[in-house]
Amino acid sequence: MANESVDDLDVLVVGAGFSGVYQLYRLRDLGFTVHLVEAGSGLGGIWHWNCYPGARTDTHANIYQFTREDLTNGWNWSELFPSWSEMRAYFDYVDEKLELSKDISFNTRVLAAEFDESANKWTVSCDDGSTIRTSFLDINTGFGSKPYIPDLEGLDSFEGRCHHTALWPQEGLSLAGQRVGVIGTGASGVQVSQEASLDAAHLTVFQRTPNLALPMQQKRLTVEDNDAMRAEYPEVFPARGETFAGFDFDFVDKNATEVSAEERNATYERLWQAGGFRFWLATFQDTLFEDEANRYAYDFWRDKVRARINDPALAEKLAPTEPPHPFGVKRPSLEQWYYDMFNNDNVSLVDLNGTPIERITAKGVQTSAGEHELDILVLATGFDAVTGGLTSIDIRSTDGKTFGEVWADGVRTQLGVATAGFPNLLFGYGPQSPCGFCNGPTSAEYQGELVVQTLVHLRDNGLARIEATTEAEEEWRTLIADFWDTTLFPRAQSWYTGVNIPGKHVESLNFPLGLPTYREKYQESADNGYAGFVLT
Ligand code: NA7
Repeated sequence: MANESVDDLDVLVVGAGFSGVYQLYRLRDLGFTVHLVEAGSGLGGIWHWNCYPGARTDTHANIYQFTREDLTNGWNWSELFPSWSEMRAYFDYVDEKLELSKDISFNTRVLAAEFDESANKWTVSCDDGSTIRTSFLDINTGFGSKPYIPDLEGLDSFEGRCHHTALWPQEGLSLAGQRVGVIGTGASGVQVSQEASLDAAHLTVFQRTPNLALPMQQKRLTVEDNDAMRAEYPEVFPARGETFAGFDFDFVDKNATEVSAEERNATYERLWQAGGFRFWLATFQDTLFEDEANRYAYDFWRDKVRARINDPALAEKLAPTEPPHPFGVKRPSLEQWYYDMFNNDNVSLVDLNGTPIERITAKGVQTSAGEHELDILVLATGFDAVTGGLTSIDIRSTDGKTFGEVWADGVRTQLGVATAGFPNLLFGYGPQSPCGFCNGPTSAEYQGELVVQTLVHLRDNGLARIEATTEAEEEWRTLIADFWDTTLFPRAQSWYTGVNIPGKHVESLNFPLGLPTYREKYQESADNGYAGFVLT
């Protein structure tokens, strides 16, 4: 469709990650005229862009996929936590099975959109010069489509290779034999550092905040393992919709403060050995609410990690005696040999709190303690998360304002899918939805289906327009803010609140009450004729 102007779409989907792909095939199956526009050259969303060495999922493969039987029957995972390249191969498989590409314009970025009130249609402009007219705009740009590069003095003067993890060269870039510096210790920083430690001449990790990372307990999977997983899908898949974060496990109905020390430690040990996010999301229900409970979890984590680090001074930097923030309120990563690698001669840690970066030089990174010479500088510095995908497109409200302008003093949405002033625009895996607090593929299907049913309702009732009301937005915002304040989350500096981006309004960007409550609230609105929206 590149360079053509298309006039008669029911729905234009933006973004070919899990959410966008779900919208495309569901809406197509339901008879909508639908097309998808994707900035990357392939499917996969986050897995297209994040192809840095070591990039892999933090969710186990069983539930990190579409649940359609025709897809699960023909696909075997090779690892419990698949790599970016396996995720890409998976998306190619999905593409082939569902014949998606014929309805997708790749290498096409949406630049702007304007709503024509007389026709109730959006006119969407893309960077290849094409324009698309569509009744509904269905944006699925995800939480991590706008990489954040900090304003480091001298960054342009660096003479080696410098890449943000989410803008990694598609042709690949080997770290072997190189002097590698990694700024950032979030999930991306942990993963790329682990990989660099294996064969880089030297790896320097620049840490501002230690990551309270959890053991992945990665496993190779055989065909028999896959068959055993498949046998459990009929139970596992529906269970995801009933758990806080869309996983196949959930918080236990007990408080850490009310059980004996023996029971508490035995539970922690079991969760630790089982691996993945269990120590975070299948633990005592008071962990993310009560200081005392949280401290038990932190201390267990700290002692486990410190036992793996030989140098006590280094151990104190990586797993401090006193928590840098409560456990689990800044997203923990999963790790495999992250802590052990610091025992190797080719790996060093720079604590940026003690010795901050002064500038980037032609040769490397200058901190207050000296210059670190590098061949490759990796910026694992995160994203303008959750809202960045929407605010970076010049979408105009009926008053001529962008999302950035409308949300300058805080995000406003009804049910995390629509904002007043932007009629016929729905977004998936976006602000004030479970998003960053929910497994992506789970949200793609559960939230995605609610969006699909909204569009079906409009079609079946001959309705041409849907728009959120400002009253409903205020209610949604208050619900989120009031709950947020009962948790320990506000006590961390993290992309969960936007505080990682200078000038961004600080608030809960996600819906923090969990997927089941989200689904209930959405259904309640639907059952009441889409209360909180004006339909005409
Ligand atoms: P994150 O989790 O936002 O991590 C970004 C990291 O970059 C974090 O450690 C930051 O330190 C660090 N950072 C950012 N700016 C700077 C500057 N100016 N100087 C030093 N360090 C800096 O992004 P990821 O890509 O790792 O992960 C994002 C999500 O993707 C992840 O949660 C998963 O859901 C997948 P800080 O912690 O703020 O001190």
